[in-house]
Amino acid sequence: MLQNALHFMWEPYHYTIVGVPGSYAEIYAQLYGFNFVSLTESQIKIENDMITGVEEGTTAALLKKAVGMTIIGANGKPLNDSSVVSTGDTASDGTNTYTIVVLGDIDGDGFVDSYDCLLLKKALVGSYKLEGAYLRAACISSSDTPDSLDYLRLKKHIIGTQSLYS
Ligand SMILES: [Ca+2]
Repeated sequence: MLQNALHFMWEPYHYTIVGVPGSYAEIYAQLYGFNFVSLTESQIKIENDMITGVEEGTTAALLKKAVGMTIIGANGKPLNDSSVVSTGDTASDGTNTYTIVVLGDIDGDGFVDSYDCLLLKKALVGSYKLEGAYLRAACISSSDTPDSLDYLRLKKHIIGTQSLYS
């Protein structure tokens, strides 16, 4: 027990932080001399006031680790580590708040399913208006407005022929 404690005190620089390049996690690692491993295989990005590139099924614990922020649910309270994040949840570094965009989760329930497909279809024919993070979640091929190609990709993801995230 004591040995472990001393080891911790004497060798504090062997810890590694895994995170998004440019995030607070990286600054923290640099500040305290920890190793920093970039989440290069991940598409998670901080863009203006949004966190994009989040895949369906990402847990609050994983996103928290990636961006170094507190993840807050729609009810305004921090999410449990095991909770899956949804479009419309937010992340806060104490100063700034960012809205989370789960690619393909257009209705903000955390899952990409046929209801998201239906909403996108309605948006494409003009009978439903998508805004903010929900609009961004529908822009699969990263343009500013969703189109029929995005609809097709969403459909393929749902039937399992091609993942949105591949
Ligand atoms: Ca959804």
